[in-house]
Amino acid sequence: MNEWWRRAVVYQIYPKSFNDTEGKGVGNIQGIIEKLDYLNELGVDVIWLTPVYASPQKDNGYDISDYFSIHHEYGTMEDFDELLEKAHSKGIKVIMDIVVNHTSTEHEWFKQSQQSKDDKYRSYYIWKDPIDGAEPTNWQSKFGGNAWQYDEATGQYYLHLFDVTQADLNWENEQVRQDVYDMMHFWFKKGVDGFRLDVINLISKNQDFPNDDGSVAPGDGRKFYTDGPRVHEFMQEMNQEVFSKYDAMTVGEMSSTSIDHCIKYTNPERNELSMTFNFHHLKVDYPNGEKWSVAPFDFLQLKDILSTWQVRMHEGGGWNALFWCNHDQPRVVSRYGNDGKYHKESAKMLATTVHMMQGTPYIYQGEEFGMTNPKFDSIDQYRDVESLNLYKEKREQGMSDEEIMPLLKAKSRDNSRTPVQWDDSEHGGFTTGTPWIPVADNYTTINAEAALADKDSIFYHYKALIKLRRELDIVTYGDYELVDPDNTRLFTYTRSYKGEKLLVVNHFYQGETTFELPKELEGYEASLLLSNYEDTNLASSTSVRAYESFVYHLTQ
Ligand code: TEU
Repeated sequence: MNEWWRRAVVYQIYPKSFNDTEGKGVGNIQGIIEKLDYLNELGVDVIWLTPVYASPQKDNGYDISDYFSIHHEYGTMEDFDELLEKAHSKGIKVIMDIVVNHTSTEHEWFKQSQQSKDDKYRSYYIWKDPIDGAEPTNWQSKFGGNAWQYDEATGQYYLHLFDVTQADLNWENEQVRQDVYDMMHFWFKKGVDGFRLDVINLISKNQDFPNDDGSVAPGDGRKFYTDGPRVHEFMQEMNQEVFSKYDAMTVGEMSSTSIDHCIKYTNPERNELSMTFNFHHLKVDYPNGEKWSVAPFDFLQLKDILSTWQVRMHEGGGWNALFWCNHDQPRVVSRYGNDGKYHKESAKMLATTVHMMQGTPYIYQGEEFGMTNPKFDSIDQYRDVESLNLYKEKREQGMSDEEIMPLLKAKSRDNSRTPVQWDDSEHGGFTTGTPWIPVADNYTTINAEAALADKDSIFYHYKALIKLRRELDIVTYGDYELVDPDNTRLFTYTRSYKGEKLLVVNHFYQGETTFELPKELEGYEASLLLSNYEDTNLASSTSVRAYESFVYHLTQ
């Protein structure tokens, strides 16, 4: 259990929206370098860069056209090397985002593959004959429409689980795997410290390519490629060929996965990955599984999901990535917190809730000072391919703007992709040009500069949480137990390690409620480690205020 990444805190950077030093309206690598001292002040150990490779940017870099070069808007390979060196000199590690379920259709492999059915690269992708003159299966793309695209010239379809310009690689082909491993070595040899592996649990498809019977949703298809037949074999091969040769951290992004699979992916005895992201706790506001909806979140379900993953991953020797936010999710303070009157209290409470759990926490740019959803009113303000497809689809189905906009406002991936609000100058100090996507209006009050100037800010709360993790073994190693599972307002849990305990109480609502200290926690010496109110106290019966959150260290 000594791997460095178990004690680390990771900061996610979405370069396009992070910081622009050139006035182009798009973030760049020099912009990241400029903010390394800021990240050091926060105290994070690792930065994760979402894809910075050459890309036509149909999906903001998750459509890679060349794994060996840097996207021109972000800078050059020299800039990247400089970032790596400067980050390392400040004690910050760097992990890259690797997208190998698919490539851009602009990638040389795909262009070759499209030439003819006999081309050497044909079998790099998943090409199939039409069935009865139509798509080979009824599987739906995650960005809308059928997941197969017809190619007139060669009379076959290729599979794209995401955008039509993101063609799925054929992992059955050994040469594909070898090329991917070689590419990973290239980046490790440069000195990167690990990878975040995009939708890595989708790489092994059921080779029968069956139609989906629609039992979950029409044309769902997920059961034929999620945690597929050979995925663990591929992960073990990748580990043996690549990861085992470096002191690397690897985090697999797992779409619609299960705990059993995540234990397999991350139990060190199996030699696959360090840890996994799963998204079940971010679907508790999807009534009947429908993301495109406006609904309150199910609090009891949220507690149950997070707690079940805590306990079962621990028992199975697995390791969780802990997070509320990323570039695909709405901002958590607008979603499970309160981005109005209790902005500060609720943002801190949410941070405490996940940072005191077992696993490796991730902070998504801007989360550390409480960035909110931008509440865009017009479709012109959106850029995300998924959101734009959804809009088009719903319009075609006859829905009005008035009906569609609330869905995007609540759930669009662009909610988290607006530029980082550095200060209260125009465009939040992100750029001197015109930002590629508008900055949220509240940049004049919610920004990094204001947070740094206020000792009571959300920023310093995150900083304190990071420090606690560093100082106390119990945060990394302690057993987790949910307290009072049926409580409809409080998310309370304990961590236990070598006779000590942490008591973590989080109030997810406005108004007041009472926290009753469980009998088994009486008789401990309690010292307050962290709170989001100045005068928190603990008694056998404690009145807890709006979004109040506190952490006590209990010793006997
Ligand atoms: O996301 C994969 C994924 O399954 C999602 O979170 C996705 O955004 C969601 O299903 C859409 O409803 C990863 C990346 O994080 C995302 O940005 C990419 O668009 C996607 O893979 C394709 O590479």
